[in-house]
Formats: sequence, C-alpha cells, structure tokens
Amino acid sequence: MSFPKGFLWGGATAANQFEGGWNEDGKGDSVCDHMTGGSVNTHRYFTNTIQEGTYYPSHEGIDFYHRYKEDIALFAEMGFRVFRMSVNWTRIFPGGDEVTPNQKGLDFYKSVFEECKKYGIEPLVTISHYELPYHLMDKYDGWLNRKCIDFYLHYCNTLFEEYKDLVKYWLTFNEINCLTMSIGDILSGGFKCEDGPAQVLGLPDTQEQLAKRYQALHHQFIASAKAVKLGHEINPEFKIGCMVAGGCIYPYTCNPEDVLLAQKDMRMNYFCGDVQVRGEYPHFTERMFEEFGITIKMEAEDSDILKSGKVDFYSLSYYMSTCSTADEEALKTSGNVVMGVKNPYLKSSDWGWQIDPKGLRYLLNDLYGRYQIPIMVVENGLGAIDKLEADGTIHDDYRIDYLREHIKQMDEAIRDGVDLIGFTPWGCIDLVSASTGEMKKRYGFIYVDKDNEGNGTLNRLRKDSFYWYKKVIESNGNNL
Ligand code: BGP
Repeated sequence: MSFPKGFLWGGATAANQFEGGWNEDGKGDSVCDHMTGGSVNTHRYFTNTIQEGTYYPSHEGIDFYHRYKEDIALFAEMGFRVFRMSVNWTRIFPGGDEVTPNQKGLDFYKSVFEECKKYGIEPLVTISHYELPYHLMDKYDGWLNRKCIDFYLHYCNTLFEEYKDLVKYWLTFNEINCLTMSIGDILSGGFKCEDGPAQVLGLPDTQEQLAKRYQALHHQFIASAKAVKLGHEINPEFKIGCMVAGGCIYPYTCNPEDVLLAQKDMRMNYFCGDVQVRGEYPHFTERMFEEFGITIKMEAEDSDILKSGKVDFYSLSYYMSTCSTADEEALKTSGNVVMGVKNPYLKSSDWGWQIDPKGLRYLLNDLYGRYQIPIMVVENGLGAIDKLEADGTIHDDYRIDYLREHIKQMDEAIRDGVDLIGFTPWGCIDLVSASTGEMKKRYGFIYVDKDNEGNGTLNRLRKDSFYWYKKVIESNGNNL
C-alpha cells in the first residue's frame, strides 16, 4: 500500500449528533435542537417551540458531553491520529450574537482537545456543522442576513484565539454545498420556517427559494474566506479546509444527453470548491443564475475577499455514486431526482445508497486534477442495522468490507498521484443519523447501547470493525 508516513487515520463526528447535554452549562438551542427524531415517524420535523420529551434521541445524543474521556480513550486504542469533531456554536455563544463567550462552553472543548493531545490525536474541528444558533434563525433569518458573517467571524476569532495551540486543522462549514439543495435550507441556511415536516419545509425549487439559497451561500463563502484569512493571521501553522458533500455522478448511458447532464451534475463538487479553493465563482455561474432567473447581491469588495481566503486543503464526504439521465421514463421506473437512476452494476445499502468504492478513486482523481491541493476524505462509511449478540459482540463484517474496498481505492488514487492526506470514516462511534434522526442507522466501530426511543445503557462496546480498523492503522493501511 502507498499510504504516506503520517497519513491521518481517524474518525469523524458532529456535535449535534452525539454530544447530548443540549441545554446544559449555558448552551443555547441550535436550529437542529428544534428537529424531532424518533421511531414512529422517521421523518424529521421542525418546531419553533421545543416540547420536552419529543426529541429523542438527538437531544441526548450518545452523551459524549459526559463520556468524552472514555470515548477518546477508545479512539486512542484504535490508534487514531486525528479525530474530526465539531464545536457546537451555541455552547460558545448561546444566541449567536453575544459579545462575551460562555466560559463553560470554552472549557468543555479545551478539555476535549487536551484529552486528544494526551494520546497524540490531532483534533480536526468543523466550525459549523448544522448547529446554527436558533436565535440567529429567529431574529435574523439565518444566513440570508449578511450580519451573520460578523457573528460567525466573532465565533471563529474566539475559537482560533482560544485553541491556537491545541488545534491545527479546521473546516469552515460542513458540506457547504448542501445549501444548494433543499435539505440545506433549515439546517445549514437557517431560514425561518413554520412548524412541520422538514422535508416539506425544504420547499421545491421555486425561483424565490433558489435566490434565497444562493444568497445565503454567498454569505457563507464570504464568511469562510474571511475566517481562513483570520485563522492564518492568528496562527500561520493552521490548515483550514473546505468541506463538500462529494458526488460521483456517471451518465446512465452513452447518449450525449446523459453525458452532458452528468457533467453538469458533477458541478456539485465544483461550485463551492472553485469559490473556496480558487477564490472565484466558476465559469458556469452566470448561465446557471440566468437559467434559475436569480440575481445575488454582492458587495464591491466581495471578489477580493474571496481571493484573499483560499483554503489549504479540500475535504469531502463520500458515501455513494449516482447516475444521471435525461430520459424521464428511466428516472420514473428506476430512481428519483435526488438519487438518480439505479446503477445496475452496484449494490445498495439498507437505505438505498449505492455502494461504489471505485467511484471514490474516480472522484479523488477528478478533484485533484482540478485543484492540485491536498485532499482529505473526512466522511465515508456504511449506515447499517447492527445486531448485538448475547455475549456483547457485534459482527459487522459488511462494514469492514465496505471500508476495506474504499481504502483500497484510496490507495489506488494515491498511486495515481493524488495528494491524499487523511481519512476519517463517519460516525466512528454510533451516533444519531442526520437525515432520519434515528439511532438504528449505525456507522460506528464502537457500538452504543441506545435505541430509537432513547432506551439503553449508553454503554460502549467494541464491534469486530474496531479490531480490524486498529490493525489497519497500525499497519498504515497495509493490513486490510
Ligand atoms: C453527512 C453529514 C453527517 C452525517 C452523514 C451520514 O451528510 O455531514 O452529519 O450524518 O451525512 O448521513 P446519515 O446520518 O443521514 O446517514
């Protein structure tokens, strides 16, 4: 295998999906704290007022807030060199617009980072991972409001100053491109909305909705660029990256219509990537906005700001590939607009995500060819239902197979010449699913005893994949 010495092996999490302690020690409520989860209806609902008791399992998460020492010790046992986590904005600034940070929030993350350092684990911190303070949604309309840039920068400045000697790797926004899709409106954009199913409130792509979405995204681009510049001023050693939901999209057939459509759909990787890596909007933007019938408000200084805050590395999540077709009949019979048409050569996960390790090699080569900067795969993995045996073991060979095949393709990509610097599989410890709000969709190497209703001891158990991943890291990817 060709993994370079010092390759960053680890795992990834997000505060709102695993911390719990959602209203402890001065924490304010985040937009995601207003999303219900649960077993009866797997769809998530958004509510303006929180009714106690209806938010399991997400409010309690897996209680990392109180068990972080035990969890980090388990990560260390696997040999993690990096641990991706996010800071909950509302622990630091409960409403988002305060001047003085909440000391207890600052202390918590300091202890977490120190605990990581104790084991030689490098924290990789996502500054914003679906944790926008609810107050910013309620009072300011979230990222639609340009003021949000200043609130975010004040938050970044606080983190950078406070943790400049503890944290080197940062990501400005999780899956920033999800704001180009309706799923991002609430969680990422923080648009004001009425109570109801989140999916419905994610509204169809009306012109008005598209205009809002891209306006909010523009504000996030400016915020990200300013944060990169600020971070480098505070500590020139910082490595600050973008994070994009990576998509590998094939044409369903060799019909040029399908090929063109797939090429267009691949822009999901480039639209935000170009702005954050190259410091300017891509060549296709003008026509795209024209076709949407929208105009975005930009200030005169914005293009310079974007140029002055280019990221140090490109990071992505990768779970599956999809196929695009211009043939509406094919789409109707074997797919849907989000997932595309079913690829007959691939198997799917229990949630219909098409498993495609080679797609990762394809995408890594494609991205590296375009950007020529280091790349990190900061999410990847198999969401599956695990069976806890009577003796406390969990035989998750399907997860091992999934990860093994993806690691093999990362090795191929490195041989192809891609500068891949790290791999943090998603949900290294079981946590709450972002899309369904469920506990039963598990990704972890570590099993957490908790069900969809919030019942369970919260005990941590090592799955078979735990021992396997430990060997992988120990051998720097040679022992798969
Ligand atoms: C990504 C998110 C994560 C995560 C992951 C898996 O989009 O960044 O927060 O949850 O997807 O998705 P899910 O939990 O829906 O299976």
